[in-house]
Amino acid sequence: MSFRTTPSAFDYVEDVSPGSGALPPRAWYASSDAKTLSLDGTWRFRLSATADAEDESFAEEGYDPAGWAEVTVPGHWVLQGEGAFGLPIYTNHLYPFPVDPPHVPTENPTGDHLRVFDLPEDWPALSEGGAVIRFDGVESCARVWLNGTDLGDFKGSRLAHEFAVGHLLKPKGNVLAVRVHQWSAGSYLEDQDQWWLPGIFREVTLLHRPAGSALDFFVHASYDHLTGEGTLRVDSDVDGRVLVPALDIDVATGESVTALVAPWSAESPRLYDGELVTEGERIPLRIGFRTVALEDGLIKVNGKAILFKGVNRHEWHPEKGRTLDLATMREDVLLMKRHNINAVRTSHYPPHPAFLDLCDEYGLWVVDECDLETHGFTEQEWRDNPVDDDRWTPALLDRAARMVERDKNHPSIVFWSLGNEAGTGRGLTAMAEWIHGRDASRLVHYEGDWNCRDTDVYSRMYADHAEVEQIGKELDGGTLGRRKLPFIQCEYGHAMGNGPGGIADYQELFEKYERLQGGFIWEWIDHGVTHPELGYAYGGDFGEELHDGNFVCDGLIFPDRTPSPGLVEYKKVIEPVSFEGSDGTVRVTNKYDFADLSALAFEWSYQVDGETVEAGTLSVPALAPGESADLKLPEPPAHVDGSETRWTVRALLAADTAWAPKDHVVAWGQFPAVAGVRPSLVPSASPVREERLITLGPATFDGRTGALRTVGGVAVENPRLDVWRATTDNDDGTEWKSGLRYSTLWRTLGLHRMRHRLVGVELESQALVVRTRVAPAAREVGLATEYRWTSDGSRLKLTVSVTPEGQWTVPLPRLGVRLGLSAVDSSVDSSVDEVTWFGGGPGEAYPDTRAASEVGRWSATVEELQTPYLRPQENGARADVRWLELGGLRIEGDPEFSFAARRWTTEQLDAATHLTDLVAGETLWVNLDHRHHGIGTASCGPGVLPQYHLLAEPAEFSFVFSEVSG
Ligand code: IPT
Repeated sequence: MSFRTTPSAFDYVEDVSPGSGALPPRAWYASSDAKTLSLDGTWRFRLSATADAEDESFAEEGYDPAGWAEVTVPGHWVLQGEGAFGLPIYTNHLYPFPVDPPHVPTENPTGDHLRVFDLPEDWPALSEGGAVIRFDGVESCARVWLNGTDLGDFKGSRLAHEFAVGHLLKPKGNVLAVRVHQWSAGSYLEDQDQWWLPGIFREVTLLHRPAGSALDFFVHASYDHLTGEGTLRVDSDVDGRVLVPALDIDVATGESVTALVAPWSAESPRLYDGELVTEGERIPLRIGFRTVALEDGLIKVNGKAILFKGVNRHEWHPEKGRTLDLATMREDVLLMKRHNINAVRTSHYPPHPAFLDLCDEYGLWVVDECDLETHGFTEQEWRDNPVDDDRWTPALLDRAARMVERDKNHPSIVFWSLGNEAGTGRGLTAMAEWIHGRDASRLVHYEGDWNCRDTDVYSRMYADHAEVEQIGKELDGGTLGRRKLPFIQCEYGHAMGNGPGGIADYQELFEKYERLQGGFIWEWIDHGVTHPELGYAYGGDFGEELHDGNFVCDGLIFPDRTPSPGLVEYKKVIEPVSFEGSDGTVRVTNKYDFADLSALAFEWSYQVDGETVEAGTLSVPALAPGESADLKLPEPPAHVDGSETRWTVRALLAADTAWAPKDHVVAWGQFPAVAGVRPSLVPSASPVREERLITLGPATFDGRTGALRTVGGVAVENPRLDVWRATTDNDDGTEWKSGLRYSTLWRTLGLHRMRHRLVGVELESQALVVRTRVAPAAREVGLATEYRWTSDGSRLKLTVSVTPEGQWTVPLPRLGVRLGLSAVDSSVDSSVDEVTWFGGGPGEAYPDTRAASEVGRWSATVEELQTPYLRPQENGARADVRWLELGGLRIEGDPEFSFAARRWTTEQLDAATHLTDLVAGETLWVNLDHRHHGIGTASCGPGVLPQYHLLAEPAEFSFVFSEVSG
């Protein structure tokens, strides 16, 4: 490894070593009695363009930081100072600097941070014990001085580092100086798909260490599911006693004790409060007894195979970046629990330790991942990858140890993950060996190891359904080692923009094959950055030289943490109770791994034309996991001819829990009782040609083109065939297997600029027939489209027949009609903004994202119908609609249809790059779709499954329009 020819005081920046001077890693805990002093708050701050622009004199006592700015710690400096301190950079896997390890650019933003502090009055005498300063997270490399003494330097941004400072402290006027470099050798190991955000972004704390205080300790708490006993042993560097009052435990450290206990699981996260008491301090413990094992080729906890219904979580806040407060972390956990999520992969670094406390407390299985990713080396076929270069191994082992030691006392952690997307190499093997040796009570995960040399699970990302099924059937081959292992998808269902599609189909596979133990949706939250002009910024919005656009916005929740339709869908797909109905009975199945159904209450209701007419409670036995019961539903009310009826059954929380109140809906199911009748219209009116118009029943048409003009008093911009949708991020993605990108195929063919040639307008005795050919310029293919209008005098029916002509080789984005309701001024009459429908709702649904769509009566304003994907794209369609009322019109469909309504056109939606580009116009644009192409997840991974393709085939569909009375 070559360094600068002249040794300099800044060599540590490009040194592959993890640093020097820090204390060995240890458990992260909050003592009950040892004093701490938070050093968070306002620090003085000076930004330099290079690592060596300024000397070290700022660290000396008495230095006057006159002229320095201020920053808030914890925080990222690029998110403060309104641009004066530089700007965020987003790249997915590309290093935003030359791949020239371990060197980093000379332009290396360097933030000098200064903080002067006094010890509080009640701080113990300086002769009593020592003290450490702990940094919980600094990106990417820091050097630290206290009172002019150089303490050392460190890398490993999302890991804790401590320095012994007791001998340097003074009662007053302590000067803590921290120099932080944005780029360092460590940056090569931190190429995660996220914003590059330098700064002291987690807390800085001074911890008193009384004489006789515990240094490090390891809580071993296992559970024997055969005897119901838990065994506890706390190994401690400093001898002491371990107390667990609820279990009458009072035992020396290092000694094992066994007691009858309730086990910990993500479903029932039983924690026992305990205490570790050493001569110098008392430390609260929260003990969860559980045993994680690889047994019979399965991941088992407490003797049972578990199914991960997980999500990948980056730490994100739209204003604060990766600086998260406790309330935000709790919000994440509560949202996950309320959406039936039972597992988190801490992609791709150990999270703030408080998040793990919350996982212990509320119950989530955790895959704790090391702060390691070298993805950018893929650009050079992984040459010089640090994980396969012994010189970097100490840094890798340091990272592994800092993760395991910091987090080892969390019962929620079941897997240690070596990192993400780092190729393969000896360094990873060394990490896995070290981890296995240090903690045999958990399993090791790493996705890049397809031969499973170092890992205890076969893990993949974005494998398509067919391959997952092969793996489930154990027909995937692989090394001997791999064949014995269970399978998880550590990433699947890329939640970028509209989608992910096809997750219900994955879940079916996970539930069908024992070897498949579930997966983790990519990812939890959109990393949009609050921006004054753009609403939320994404890659490129800060003028980055290299960036990956909105690929950073691929979460199940929006940056403000409102759930996106993807999360609502996921909640439904992974619900822990299922309902299947037939013939007056409902089969209820418990899909939990551990819990019976006693925590849930059940309700039935009966809907007539989408409105609940009767409801009651359903008594369901406390079924054990995996058990089903067939329960009789009550006698339904007498059927009214022509009405459509269905049952809805729900499982609700029977009582308040830590994560949701009583009556929170956990699962639901619906099944039809009596099918409805399709709208019928017996044509009786005849079209009449007047001067420039044609009239038919309540409608008028353009006399020359046959275009609809009015229905009763409602002015209508002609409904005509529409096949285009503002392409979604998934349409814009490249399918992994086929290499196809549908939006390119569609645009190349010209589906976004179809022309409508009028072939003929014919007045039949009881119909107005308009024939057209809809086709793109430059192409031979087209859609012969006939609009047949009929009326019974008061209502108007449109039947659209479409016949593809020429050789269609691609599916259509959508097939339906688009119409405009013109000149409705919502500022004058806000009722035009109200939409009511009978069909799927309340949220959007597409062919492969419609599990959570519930048939009923719904209403919403036009604004509420929009899903605010950060990069605007097709959204907001409601599926399975029987009828719809909006803008004074009632529209009934035959067959059921899907609709979307917006105050901008599809073209405007398609052209917009940020939500702020969308400006409401006067026309309400309405799409009535016969069908949509599926959504898929090709923004990263497989595309739309064949059964959800919208093929260009002959189709016929109709709508009945009438004016809404009153
Ligand atoms: C995968 C990454 O692990 C993850 O960090 C994220 O970038 C995701 O893709 C896409 O958003 S890597 C990819 C090669 C599958």
